[in-house]
Amino acid sequence: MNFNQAIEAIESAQQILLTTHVRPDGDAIGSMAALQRLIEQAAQKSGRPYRTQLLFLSRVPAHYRFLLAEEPWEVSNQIDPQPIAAADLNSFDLIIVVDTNAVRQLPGLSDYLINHSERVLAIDHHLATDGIGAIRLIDPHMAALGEIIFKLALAADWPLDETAATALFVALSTDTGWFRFENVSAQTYEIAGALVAAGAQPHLIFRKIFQQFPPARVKLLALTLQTLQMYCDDRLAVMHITREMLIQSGARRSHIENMVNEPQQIATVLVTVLLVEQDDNTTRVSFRSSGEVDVNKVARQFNGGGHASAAGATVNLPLDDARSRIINALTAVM
Ligand SMILES: [Mn+2]
Repeated sequence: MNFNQAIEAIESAQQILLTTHVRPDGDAIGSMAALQRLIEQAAQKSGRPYRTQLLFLSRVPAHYRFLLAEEPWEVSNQIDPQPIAAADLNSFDLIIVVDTNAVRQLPGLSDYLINHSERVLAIDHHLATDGIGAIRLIDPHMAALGEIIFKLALAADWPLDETAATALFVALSTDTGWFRFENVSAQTYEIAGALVAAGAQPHLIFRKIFQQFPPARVKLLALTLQTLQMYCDDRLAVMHITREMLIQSGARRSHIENMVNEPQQIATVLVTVLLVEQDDNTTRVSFRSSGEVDVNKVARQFNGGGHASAAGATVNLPLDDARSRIINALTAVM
C-alpha cells in the first residue's frame, strides 16, 4: 500500500467530511471516529487549522455512540437524504469515504461523489467494480478497515492516543467477530496489541458493544430456547417465537436478531431455523446453515432467499402450519 497520496490529501485539507456505507457497522464507525481523532491530533501537532465532520447515511446503532465525540450528521434526522443537499458538501475540500467504495452503498451521495471525484479519497478493504474517488487507498487483504487506518497513522507519524486506539480496536474486533473469523492474521493481533499498548481496554469495549441488551431480550431468549426441537438425528434445530412470547418478555422485534444462531452451539447441528409469528398471522422464517445444506434453496421454495449459509422467507401461513411445511422441506434435503 502506498500511503503518500492519502497522507498528502489529508494533511493539505482544512475542511474534511468523513462518511461511510449505509447501515454502518463497528468497522465503519470505529474507523471514522479514529480517523477524525487522528486528523485532529495531527493538525494540532502541526498547528494548522482544520474542521472535520462525520456524515452517516443511516442511523448509528446506540451501542457504537460512545465512539462519537460530537453529534454526527445522520440522514435519519438533520440531513435531507435524497439527494443530500450539495450546498452542505461544497464547503469541504476533502471527502473521505471509508469501508466502501461502491456506488450502491452510498445512496443520496454517490452522484455528488462521482461528480466531484477529485475531492474524494476512498479508503477500503473491499473490491468494487464501480469504485469511486480520484484518490484511493484500498487493500482487500486487510481483515478490517481499522487495520488500514492504523497503518496510515503509522506511515504519517500521527499521534495515536487512547481515543483513537479505542475506536480502531472496535473496528478490528467487530469485523473479525472478536478475532475469531478466518480473516484474522498475525498482523491483526500485532495491531490489536499496539492498540492495547496505546490505551484501548478490550474488556470495557466488549462490554459496551456486546453486553448492552435490556433484561427483556434475555427473557425472550429464554422463552425461545424452551421451544427448541431437534429433527433429522439432531442435525436440524427448530425454534419459534409467538406474539404472546414478545408480550410476556416485553422484548421488541429488533431483539430477535441473532437468536437463530443459538442452536449452532450444538455439535451435531447443520441447520437452525427460527419461526416468528407476525402481527398479520404470516410467519417470518430465518435459516442458518453451517455449510453442508444450502438454505438459500430452501428459502426460495417459500419465495424467500439470501445466501447458502443464511437465508429468510415470509410464509403466508400461521406459525404451526409454516413450521410443519418448513420442517418437511428441510428433511427432504438433509
Ligand atoms: Mn469493514
